[in-house]
Amino acid sequence: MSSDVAAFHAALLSSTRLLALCGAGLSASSGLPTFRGAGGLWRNYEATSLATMRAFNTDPGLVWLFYAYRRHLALRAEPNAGHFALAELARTKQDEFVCLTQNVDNLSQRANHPLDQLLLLHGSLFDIRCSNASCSFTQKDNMDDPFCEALAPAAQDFPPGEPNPLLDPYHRIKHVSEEELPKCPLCKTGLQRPAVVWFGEDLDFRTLSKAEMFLKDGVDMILVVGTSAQVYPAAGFISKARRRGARVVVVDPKAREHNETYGLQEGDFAFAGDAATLLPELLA
Ligand code: BV8
Repeated sequence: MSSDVAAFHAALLSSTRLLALCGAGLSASSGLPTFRGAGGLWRNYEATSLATMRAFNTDPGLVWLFYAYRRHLALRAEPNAGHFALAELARTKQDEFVCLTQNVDNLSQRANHPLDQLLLLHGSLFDIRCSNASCSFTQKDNMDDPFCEALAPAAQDFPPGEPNPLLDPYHRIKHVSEEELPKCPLCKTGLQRPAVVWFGEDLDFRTLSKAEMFLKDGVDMILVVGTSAQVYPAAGFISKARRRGARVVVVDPKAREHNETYGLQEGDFAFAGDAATLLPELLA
C-alpha cells in the first residue's frame, strides 16, 4: 500500500473506470460535524439514534430540530476544495467516473458536481417527503431556513465562541409538538419529513441500480473519501469495486488506522490527511 503521489497520478491517468465513495469527512473542512468524530453527538444523542423512523414517530419535533439544525449549518457552509476537485474530476473523466456520496448536505451539488455523475445514496436534507410510506408527496430543493416557524430555535446563528444553547444537553429547549409541524399537503395525514434514508430504511432502488450498472462494466479504482465505512449497503461498494478489479485509494486522516476497514493491499493507496487539502493535489 503506497502513499506516493506521483505513483497515484500515474494510476489515475490510466484509470478508465473510476468510482468514489464519499462520507462526512469530505465536508469536515466546510465546518460540518462528522457522525463519529468529536462532532458526532447532537445534544446528548448519537446522531444515528435520531436518524430513524422510530425516533421520528416517537418525537417528530425533536428529530425535526436535529434536521433543521443540520439544514441551517449546511446552508451556512461552503463547499470546500475537495468538493470542487471531485466535480472537476467528473468533468474530466465524464462517463468514466461516478461519485457515490453518503452526504446529505448538498455541498457536492453546490460545487457544481455534474449531477448525472453524483449518486445521493442517502438522500438530501433539502428534499422533503411524506412520512406516510404510501404517499407520493415529494418536494425537491426546499431551502427554507428554518423549515417552519416552530423550528426557529434550530436556525439561529451565534457569534464565534458563543455556545449555541441548542447543543447544550442541559439547556432545556421548548418541545416542538406534532401539531406545530407541517402536514403533508397531498394526503393531509402524514407529516412532512426530510427525504433522507434513515437507518432501517431501504435506499432508493433507482440510485442503487445506477451504481450497480456502473460497477457491472468493471471498476479499476475506487476513491474512499472521508468515510468510516461502517454503514451498509453504502460501505459495501468498497468490496464490490475490489471484486470488479479496483484498487482502493483512501483519503482520510485515519487512512492508516482504518487499514482493516478498507482491507488495503499491494497496489492500493492511503493518503492520511484532510480531503480538502489532499484531493486538489491528488486529482490535479
Ligand atoms: C438498510 C442519512 C435494508 C441520514 C444515513 C439493524 C436494523 C436495520 C438495519 C441495520 C441493522 N444493522 C445494520 C443495519 C444496516 C444499517 C447499518 O449499516 N447500520 C450500521 C450502523 C451498522 N443500514 C441501514 O439501515 C441502511 N438501510 O440496510 O436497508 C434494511 C432495512 C430494514 C432492516 C434491515 C436492513 C440505511 C443506512 C442509511 C442511514 N442514513 N444518513 C442522516 O444523515 O441523518 S447514514 C449516515 O451515517 C451517513 O449518511 C453515513 O452513511 C454515515 C456516517 O458515516 P460517515 O459519512 O463515514 O461519517 P463518520 O463520522 O462515520 O466518519 C467520518 C470519516 O471522515 C472518518 O473516517 C474520519 O476519520 C474522516 N474525516 C474526518 N475529518 C476528515 C475526514 N476525512 C477527510 N478529511 C477530513 N477533514
